[in-house]
Amino acid sequence: MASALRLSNAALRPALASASSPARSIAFNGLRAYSSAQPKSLKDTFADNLPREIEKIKTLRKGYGSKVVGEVTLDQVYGGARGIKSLVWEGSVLDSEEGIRFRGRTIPECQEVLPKAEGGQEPLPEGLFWLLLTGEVPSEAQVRALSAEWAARAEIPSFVKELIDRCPSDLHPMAQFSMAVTALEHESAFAKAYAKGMKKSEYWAHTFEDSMDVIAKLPTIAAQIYRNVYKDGKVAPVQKDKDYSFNFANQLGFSSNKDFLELMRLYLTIHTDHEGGNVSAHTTHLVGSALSSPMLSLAAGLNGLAGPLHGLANQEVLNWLQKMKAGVGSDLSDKSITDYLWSTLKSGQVVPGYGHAVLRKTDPRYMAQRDFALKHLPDDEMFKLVSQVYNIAPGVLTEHGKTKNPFPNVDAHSGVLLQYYGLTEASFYTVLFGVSRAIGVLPQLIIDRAVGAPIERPKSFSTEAWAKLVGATL
Ligand code: CMX
Repeated sequence: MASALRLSNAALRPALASASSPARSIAFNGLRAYSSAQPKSLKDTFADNLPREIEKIKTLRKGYGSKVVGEVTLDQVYGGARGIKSLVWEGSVLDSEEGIRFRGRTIPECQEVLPKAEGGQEPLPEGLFWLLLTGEVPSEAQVRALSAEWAARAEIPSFVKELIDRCPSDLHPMAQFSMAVTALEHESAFAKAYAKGMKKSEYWAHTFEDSMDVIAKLPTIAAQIYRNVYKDGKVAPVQKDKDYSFNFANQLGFSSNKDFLELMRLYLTIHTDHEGGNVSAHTTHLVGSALSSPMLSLAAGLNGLAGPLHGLANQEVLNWLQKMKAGVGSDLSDKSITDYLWSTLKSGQVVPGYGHAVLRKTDPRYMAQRDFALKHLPDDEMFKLVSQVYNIAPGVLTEHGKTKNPFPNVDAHSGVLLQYYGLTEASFYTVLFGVSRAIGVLPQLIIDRAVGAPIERPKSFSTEAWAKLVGATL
């Protein structure tokens, strides 16, 4: 940390200069603002702010480094580290009552201030990436330039496509996704520079380049998996003058519906980041702390996202709703839904899409999707069913008495929106979540490398050793 803290802007420049920025020179057709004057790039914005950010941490630690910030009980140790304050995560903070804020802004505020596609109403995820990394709301021109940069970097190496093509179609899409992201390691600028020998001050610029590359390539990878498993295996080429979500939807085969494009922009924005302690964010950060490349760090996080208690819940929710529909037939009365909820609970399963480790209210990400549904598909049968479950499940879960939060989370709603537009293959849903999550967790990895965050190594004890520590005789 100490050496990183001494960095100045001047020290950062060589790292910037050595890292290529392929999209800088490309023209972005049809867009106004920067044909004559290029807007300040994301990398330059981050580099210019970095000395100030490093100074803040230095001042905080110098003045308050020995301040006690919390107590830890034995229950927390055995209870999944719930509530233990031990991580630094700059992009977002999750309040148990209010929900997520990205750099201090709620989801509705982000919907308001972040740049949109022409004629669109939902924010572009490119803008949220910028906000998470720099703390600043980008201009429209800056976001258009980032769209162009990601489009320019979207092509995947042929061996990665071949790897995906060789997967059996019944290998879960998340396993294929994680494998392909791992294989991108082959392209890692960070790993190559580290092998040659580089200074700590150069870490972040290579991490930035890798993160930009990997985010840019994720839609092509995800679309290849989708088209191989469920369609004809053909993926449309990326259109260099279009935004990230348009290209992703187009590669999946869903670009003809403008509302689906808007859904994609909203979806990819709100699934990005949910502070640092959730499994996918924490894992990416932890693995990254060993200086594994952004590709390997992200792949580790994606493997965590693929668990049913985390991101896979979006797949589980749609399956659960469909099973409910098949089971109760045309009798979708409140009573039959209540009975179905109880049968799920009594069989020892969780109600997917409900509960949360931190939240104690309805997830604002659920509300953002509900608002979208009310606007675009108010009469859809499945949406009505989701709304009915929303009215009933909190009461049942409260009566059941186990979960600390009986309200829905983000995963309770997303599948129903996707199926409305024809993306019905629920086993693919977590891949969409993963594309978005990369946009949320990689900014912190860049920041970690820029501020010289150390390798993580919390202390563990055996049960016997804990007993000794608390004075218990077992
Ligand atoms: N249905 C039934 N039981 C539930 C429940 C639910 N939806 N949510 C929590 N519980 C149970 C827990 O399993 C736990 O039971 P045990 O004491 O028998 O182990 C008890 O209630 C207490 O759990 P908690 O402290 O309220 O919740 P946790 O922090 O342990 O777990 C979560 C949080 C999300 C894993 C849990 O609520 C859950 O399993 N929900 C369903 C799966 C889901 O929707 N996951 C997605 C979360 C969002 C995301 O990451 O994408």
